[in-house]
Amino acid sequence: MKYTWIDTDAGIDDALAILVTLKNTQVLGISLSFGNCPQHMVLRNVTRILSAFLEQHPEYPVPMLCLSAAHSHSKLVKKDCDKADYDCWHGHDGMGDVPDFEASHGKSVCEFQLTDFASSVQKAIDFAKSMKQVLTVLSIGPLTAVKMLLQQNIADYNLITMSCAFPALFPASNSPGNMSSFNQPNSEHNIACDVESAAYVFDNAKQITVVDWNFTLTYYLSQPELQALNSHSTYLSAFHAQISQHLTNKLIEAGNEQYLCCDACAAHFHLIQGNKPFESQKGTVKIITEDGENFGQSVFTKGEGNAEIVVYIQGTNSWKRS
Ligand SMILES: [Ca+2]
Repeated sequence: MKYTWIDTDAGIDDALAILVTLKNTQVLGISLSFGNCPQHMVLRNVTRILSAFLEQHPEYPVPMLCLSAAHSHSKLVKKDCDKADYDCWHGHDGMGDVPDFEASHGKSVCEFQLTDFASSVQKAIDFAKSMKQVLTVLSIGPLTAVKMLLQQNIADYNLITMSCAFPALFPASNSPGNMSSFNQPNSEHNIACDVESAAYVFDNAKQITVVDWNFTLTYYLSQPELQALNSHSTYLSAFHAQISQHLTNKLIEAGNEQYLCCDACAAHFHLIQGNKPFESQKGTVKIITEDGENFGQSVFTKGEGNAEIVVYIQGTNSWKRS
């Protein structure tokens, strides 16, 4: 059994990441960060995701839920993180704008008691340890929350982040980032939301595995595969079909036939880590924090270091290499 903590700014792709991680590991806690949308929306979104999952899996131990980073810790943030970023794929509510889904299916949304972030993560670390396992912290939003943990010397976990863009490692996709509409052409979203915290994490984490933006461009679901995923005759499948429709539409509008999974690629890596072959490059990552054309750029240097960049994982039926 793998034990997981998820820090998220959900986000439609976060929803898929959370659902596959819930299904395949024991998620001990989920913490809620600003990012794709403001934190109060993330709380609402994750509450709905968790409620839909528990509706179908009532036996699942209820994960701890807490607030992590409410806002960026950086002096310079070019994206307005206080509002949902409609153009960046997730809709006005950050999860596809289907607020009435539960009511229309005669279901309610659970209420979860929020717990303290740092002490809850420590509790999860200790629990995993008592089961002779190491907790994985899956960071699928800005790295602010991870910085908060590191600053309190809470560091005893396997850390996986979906962030950064390393075009040089991925000639097939070769994308410098996904923030050009915010005048940061060489940055990836989760870095751009808080460049200083990202820099701190890459400088101070004992170990950090990166599933970068380019990797997520090369592993995707085709539209038929997404439809197959959404076509199970279950409430959860119907829920995912509804919330993922907005992202599907936005991707098609932008000329993508594939359903880009982004955060779910990091979740997928977490599931296969230790079970299936993968390839990575080890080294160090520096984040450019000075304003200018390269603001928020992630720079990888191969060699000794705390960072491991995933460049290939063995494909499965649903996940393939382009
Ligand atoms: Ca996310």
